[in-house]
Order: sequence, then structure tokens, then C-alpha cells
Amino acid sequence: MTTLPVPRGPRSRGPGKAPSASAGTAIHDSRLDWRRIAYNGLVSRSIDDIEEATNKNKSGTARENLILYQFSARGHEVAEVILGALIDHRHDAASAYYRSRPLLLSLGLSIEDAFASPLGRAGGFSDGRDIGVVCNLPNREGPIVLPMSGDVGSQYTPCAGWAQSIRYRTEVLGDESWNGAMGVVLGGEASVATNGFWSALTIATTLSLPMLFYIEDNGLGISVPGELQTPGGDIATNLAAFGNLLVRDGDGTDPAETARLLVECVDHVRAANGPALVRLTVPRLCSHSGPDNQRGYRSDAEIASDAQRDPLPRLRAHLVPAVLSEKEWSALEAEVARDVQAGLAAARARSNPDPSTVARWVYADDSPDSPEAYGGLSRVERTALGGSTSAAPTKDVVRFAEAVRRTLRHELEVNPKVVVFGEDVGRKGGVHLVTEGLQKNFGAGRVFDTSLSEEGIVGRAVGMAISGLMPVAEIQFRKYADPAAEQLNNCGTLRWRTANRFAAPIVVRMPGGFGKDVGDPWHSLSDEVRFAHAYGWQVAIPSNAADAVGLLRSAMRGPNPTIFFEHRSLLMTSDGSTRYPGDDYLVPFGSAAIVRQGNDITVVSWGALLHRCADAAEQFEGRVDLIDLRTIAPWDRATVLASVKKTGRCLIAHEDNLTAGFGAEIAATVAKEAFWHLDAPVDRIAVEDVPMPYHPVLLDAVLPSTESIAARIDALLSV
Ligand SMILES: Cc1ncc(C[n+]2csc(CCOP(=O)(O)OP(=O)(O)O)c2C)c(N)n1
Repeated sequence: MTTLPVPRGPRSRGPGKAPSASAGTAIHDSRLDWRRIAYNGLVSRSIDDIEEATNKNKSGTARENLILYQFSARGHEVAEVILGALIDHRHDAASAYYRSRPLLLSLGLSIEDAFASPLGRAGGFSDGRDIGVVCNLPNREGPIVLPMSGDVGSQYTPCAGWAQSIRYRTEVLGDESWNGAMGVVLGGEASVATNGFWSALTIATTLSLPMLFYIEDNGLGISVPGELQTPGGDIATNLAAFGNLLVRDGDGTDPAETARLLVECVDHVRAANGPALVRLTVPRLCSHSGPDNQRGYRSDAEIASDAQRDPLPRLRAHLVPAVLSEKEWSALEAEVARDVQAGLAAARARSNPDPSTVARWVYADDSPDSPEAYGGLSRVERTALGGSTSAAPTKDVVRFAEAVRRTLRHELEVNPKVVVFGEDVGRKGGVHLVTEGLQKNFGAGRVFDTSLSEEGIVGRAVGMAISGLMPVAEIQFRKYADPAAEQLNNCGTLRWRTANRFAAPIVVRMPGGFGKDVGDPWHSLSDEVRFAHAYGWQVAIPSNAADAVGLLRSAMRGPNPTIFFEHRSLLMTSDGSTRYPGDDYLVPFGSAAIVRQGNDITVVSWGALLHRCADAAEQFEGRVDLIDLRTIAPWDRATVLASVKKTGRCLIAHEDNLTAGFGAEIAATVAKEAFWHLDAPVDRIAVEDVPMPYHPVLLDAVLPSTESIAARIDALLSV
């Protein structure tokens, strides 16, 4: 077996073209089964041939509209299947994109599934929910492919999370079976311009993670040339000076060179030398996707010239006769043709997905017929953690921040899979000091600072959750979740779009709302409705320390991703203080608290405004039913409706914008479901569609106050 010398040490060796193999020489490495590699490459090409031919006639109009959205890997396949042969560790994960089907075939995607999913058929990796090539591959016994996303660049940071989990398993949990595993991320050359690429590169290089960046450079991002994505169009050259990164660059149509570079990079990463990046040039021997006809950006001469670089004839020349005889190659082609036809027939025979199940698995479903998804704590682990919905209050009164800290501390103690991280979370203990002391107690492996990239924080959390950890990420202020929007959205849809094959239950803590007497447009945003509108998220907005404990614990022992709001004005003030409810306390999501009882009006609120509502309600002894919603996704419709049916009046008070704030959702529900019980119009009081201002007099002018809330209650009672 011949393997090439593996460079050691943390510094970059810079890009370099590896010497070309002499023609016809196959690299000898026991991992490289060249017959298998050729089989997978030919299968991929054959699937593309069939899809393209059945989808279009020569004039480009749909003939047999089988594939709703076709993506071909034509030209990329040989390099990808060589890579696939090297992804062979039980705990490897690949994070891929829409041109990665050859890689998936080499990791175990069946030909039937490869056809059935683009056809939108039942079963398979999304049960007809997602574009066929945007897929995934769970596998409890071997390498997996993380759920892909449609957003270019979003594949990078979850892979960094997986790579960090490998480190966590080996170094913190002492699980040697993870030694030598790696995360591999695939992307086109245009994807190197995205935030996700740079965020993941920063994470992997600063932490020296076992991660391979595999860039397949076909020179075009749909129609845009690579020179507009990175100067000179060559990311490998541009990363020459990047610290702690092995960079390699070569021709992805040359099997020997590709194999040698990939073996070198993979061995480097597996030997814990840090990350590597390989750029392989490949031709795109197809349009970008089914609907693209390449007109306007690619001449016939360019297309013809690229056709000369087809890697499949080069693979054949590389293997025949050195590895396979002419006869064996012909037999291989015949085998591929047979298998592909059989896979196509089986895929066509599958039924369409069942529309009655389309709403299933937006959230976890623990019913016995719902299989366990890949990712998050297992049911057994969650059951073992237990918990109780009855509080066991201790004598000590705690502030909100202390309540969250104690809960995190306890969960870190009882669950070795919990990790807590974010900007300044480690040494400083967070800018709000909520995580103060935790790093000292649990070490920097479990409680750590991150680079300043919210996309990196959330994307990493997703990768860690898929690997089975329980990540609790802190976003410093609600507004700064904006750069993570893509990862947050994709995390929320992950279970649904993989038809419950994968899940990424993470907790994202974020302080928001006005501070004690201060505000501004950056640190005081609430905008919680955005997360209630997103799919798949639980959203908690506790108004006090005891609820914070119970809801945070429920989130950390639960199967769904959770946004956990920590209201700035409650963190350190007596408003949010309560007795500590105990280390086992759980508050279920979607269960409101009736804070005070009355007969004439229902007031619904959450977070900090709840306290202003309580003060206002005092002026109307026995008349106000005050409901603390506690969570807005899911929200407790039953409690609100039962109350309104009793009182006949409803006021909703929140800090978020009036227009399309969550109050609008509640008002619409009450108007419909309790219409015949209403004695007055359903009313809302909220910030009137202006950003949070800085000066206290301006802040007071926009925020609902105890007085303005009381005035609204009074007005409604007078109707
Ligand atoms: C965030 C985002 N922006 C835009 C798009 C639309 N889009 C899809 S593919 C693509 C080009 C990607 O090119 P590259 O990364 O080089 O991969 P290739 O298709 O060449 O393999 C664009 C702009 C998208 N999917 N996601």
C-alpha cells in the first residue's frame, strides 16, 4: 500500500499543485476500491443522463415532467466518489450540497432513493417534502450525511459543529471510538464568498478541528464567474497565508492526482493536525439546474471545450488496463445499466407521498409509531433525566440571572452532553454574567467562548446537536441573532424536511427587550414574533426566575429546538425574582400561568410587561384575570379562551411591535373562537411600530406603562 508522506504541524503548507501521477497509474491505498469508485461514478452519470433525457426534449420544454427540480453532478462525479471512498470512519460526517449525489451514492444512498426523491415519491430522505437532491443520510453504524439545505454556504458551520463534537467526544467524554473521525464539507467555488464558509473556516482553524473543506471549482456560480467570488478565482492561492490550514489544489478530473491530494488531506485531518482545504477544478458539463439553459453566459465553444475535460473517460483511461481489463470495464458498465434501470423501476413504482401526513414532524412526535430521529438526546436519555412539574421551592430568593445560571449548572452536572457557549460566555461569564463561574466549574471544553459569528454559533450548535450533544448557545442580544437567521430557520425546519430522520434540538438563549431605564435599537429589540412565525421552534419568554428555571430545563431535556428569551429588565432586578423552585422543576411548553383572578376582563401578557400589567390590575380588585403566557410557541389557547369566555373582554399587552406582533395572533383567535362571549372589542397595547429609542423620555413614550395599561383596562371595562 502506498500512501504519501503526511505533513505534520499546525502551520499551513500553502497551496501547491501536487506532482501529476503518470498516466494510467492507480494510487494504491486499501481505502480506494477503484472498481467501486468507477461503479459509483458511472451510476451517478447514468442517473443524470436519464433525468435530463426524460425531463426535456431538444427544445428544452418539459416532455415527461418527472423531476420537478433537476440538478446534475455531471463533471463533478469522479472526484466526489474518490472522496466518498475515504469517508470511512464510523463517526465521520459529510455536509454536502445539491451537486453531491455522487458522494451520497458512495456513502450508501440507494439508486432507488436517488431516483425516487427527485421524483417526489413517498419515503426516502424527505418523503416528497424537499427537493430531491437536497438530501441526507442517517446511519447509526457508519458515516452520515448531515441534512442539506438549499441556501448556498449554510452547509459549512454545522460541519464545524460536528468536527467540534468529535473533539468533545474524545477529549471530554473520553470516547476513543471517535478518535480519527472527521467532518467533511463540500461546496462550490461560489460558496467561498458566503458568511458560512468564513465562519466555519475561522472555527476550524482557531480550534484546530478535524475538518476537511472540499471545494469543487467549476468556475461558475450559476452564471457568475469564480473571479467575482474570490480574487483571481482561486481560493486555494488566496488562503496560502491562512494559519493552521493545510491547503491543496489540483485537477479534479485527474483520478490519480485527486486521489493523492485527498488521501493527503484526509490523513492530515485524521491525524489531528488540524483542518485542511482542498480545491479541485472540475468542469460543469451541464446547465446549473433543470430550468437553466446557459444562454447568455456560456458560448457553445466554451461548452465544447469543457466537454473535453470530462472526468469519466479519464477515469477509464486511468483504470483500463492497469486495474481493470477491457472486459471487466464493459461488464461494469453493463452492471451499472442493469442496476440503474432496476432502481428507476422501483422508484417509479413507489406511491406519491400521503398529503394527510404533511404536517407531521414540524415538532417531535413521541408517539410509539414515530421512529427516533438521528440527533439530540435519545428518548432513553431524556427519560432518565426525568424532572417534575411540581416546584420544590428552596428558601433562597433568586434573581432571574441566578436562576438561569443555577439551571445551567445543574444540567451540566447531570448531563455530560450539555455544552454552553457563545461570545464572552467562558472567561467573563457572559456580558450579562449569566454564565459567570461555569467555565471554572466545568472547564473550557464544556463552557466556552466562540468567535464573533452568530451564524457560527448557531450552525455549530446544529452540528453538535445532530451528533447527539445538547448545545446551549448564547446570543449576546436579541438583535444579534440577525446574522444567524439562516441557521435558525434551517434548524427549525430540519426535522420536518427530513421526515423525522434528523433532529437538532438546541437551546438558543438571548437577552432582549428594554433594560432598566435604558433602551436603543440594538440592545433592546424583542421581536419574538419572528420566532413564533418560524417553523419548528419553541419560544419561551419567562417573566420570573421560577418559570425561567422550569422552562429552560424543559428545553434542555426536550426534543425540540428552543428560543429562550431572557428579558434584560428582569435579569438583575427584583421584578423577576422568586424563590428557587428546585433542581428538578419543569414547566411544560404551552402552559400559561393565571397570575391573578378576576371576572370582568382577561389580560394576556408575557416577559417584562407582565409585571406592568400586574401593577395595573391591582387598581381593579377582583376584576382582572391576568394570564402570563410564558411561551408563545406553542401558546396556551385553551387557558386564554376559557378565561375570555368567563370575562367577556380581552386585552393583550406586549413590548414587540403592534403590527403583526404576537398579540395579533391571539386577538384573531379570541375573535373567532370566543366571539359570542365578547362584550367588548379585543384590544392590544404594544409598542407602536417604532424601534426602541435611547433616551429614557423617548423610551417611556413608546413603552406601554402601568398607567397606559390601566387606562386601556378601564376603557374596556366601560364598554
Ligand atoms: C444563500 C443563497 N443565495 C443564492 C442561492 C441561489 N443559488 C443556487 S446555486 C447558486 C450558485 C452556487 O454556485 P457554486 O457554489 O459554485 O456551486 P455549483 O452550482 O457551481 O456547484 C446560487 C447563486 C442560494 N441557493 N442560496
